[in-house]
Amino acid sequence: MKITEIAIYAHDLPVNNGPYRMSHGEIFSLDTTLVRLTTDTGLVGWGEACPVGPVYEQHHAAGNRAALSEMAQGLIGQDPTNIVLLHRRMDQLLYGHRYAKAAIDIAAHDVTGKHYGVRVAELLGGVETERIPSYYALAVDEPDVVAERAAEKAAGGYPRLQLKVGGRPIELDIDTIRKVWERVGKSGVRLAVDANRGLTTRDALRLSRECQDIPFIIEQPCNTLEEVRSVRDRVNHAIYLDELTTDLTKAVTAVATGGCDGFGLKVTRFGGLHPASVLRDVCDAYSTPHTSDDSWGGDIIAAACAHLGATIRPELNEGVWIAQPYIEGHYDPRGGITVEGGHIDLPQGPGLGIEPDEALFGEPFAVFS
Ligand code: 0XW
Ligand code: MG
Repeated sequence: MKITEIAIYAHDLPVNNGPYRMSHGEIFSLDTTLVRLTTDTGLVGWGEACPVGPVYEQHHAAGNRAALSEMAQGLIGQDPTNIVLLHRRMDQLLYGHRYAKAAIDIAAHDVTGKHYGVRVAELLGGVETERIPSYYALAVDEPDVVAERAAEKAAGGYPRLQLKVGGRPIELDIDTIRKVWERVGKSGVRLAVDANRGLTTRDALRLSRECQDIPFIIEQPCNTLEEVRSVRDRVNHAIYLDELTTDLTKAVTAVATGGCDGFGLKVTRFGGLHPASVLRDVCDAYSTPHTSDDSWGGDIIAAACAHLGATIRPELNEGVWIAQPYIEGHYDPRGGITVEGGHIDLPQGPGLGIEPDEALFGEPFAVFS
């Protein structure tokens, strides 16, 4: 099978009841990038990468499309089923820019699955569960508001909640954690506290020490690996990494050298499902828990995260986060990916198992053939 055409689309995803607030700012709408790979068999595959604004990671929407445009012509004629060779080809065409490569990688997995008549989760090693646990991210807000929402989400079946903190006085974050715990502590829901790089080491230490009695993991507390390392042995809570593991080598080093206790694993940051599945296997070897998610996006990225999430060793699976609860509508009006009762049902069809309605995306940003 050979790639005969690559079409790149830009699409807006407004945030429902926005803004969505993290330590570094507010988000009202996201600019996602979609890729459609057409092959000489007539089969097509879809990919997507959607940075959650320009300051969450070293990614931004216009950069995504520029990087894809840089590579696309050189990918015509490549076989999308040879995923390792496809990655090598992308690396010959452009250094870095893994999130753009991820959109191609996801589309290649989609079309390969359709070609062989199997689901992407089967290509990635096999389905552990058809009903994948999800988690809900509670945006930064007033402590009582967050606690109320946490109670609602725990009652709705989420096995895990992530509380966003940072970007405001640490007392407010500590108050939020304590109020959430009062409301959901007895429910059995697991908690993660994610600062998205927003805490000083001083505040990370204080947050952990003043909440010693509450079990949660702290995700990406500070802005550099050195700061995280400096607080790691002085806090009372396990530390997960997320944004700072900007590539596979950094992530593998962190796991293998005991630099973290787990990951907020983002599929596009590592370059797509193939490298993310390598990290899944390294985490498996070191019994390191992790999520399978991305920063934002519609049904395509949600399906990709769900397929990887379905393959994770259950006791290490911290859940699949998708943006669907925060956005209106679906690319696939019939088979869109949704969270029900805090879980996601794995799509049944071959490939990603979704059929995006192309009419939603309008004219392509660029087409290469
Ligand atoms: C909760 N997420 C997966 C979605 C947001 O965009 C950020 C992210 C995280 O864990 O940092
Ligand atoms: Mg995170």
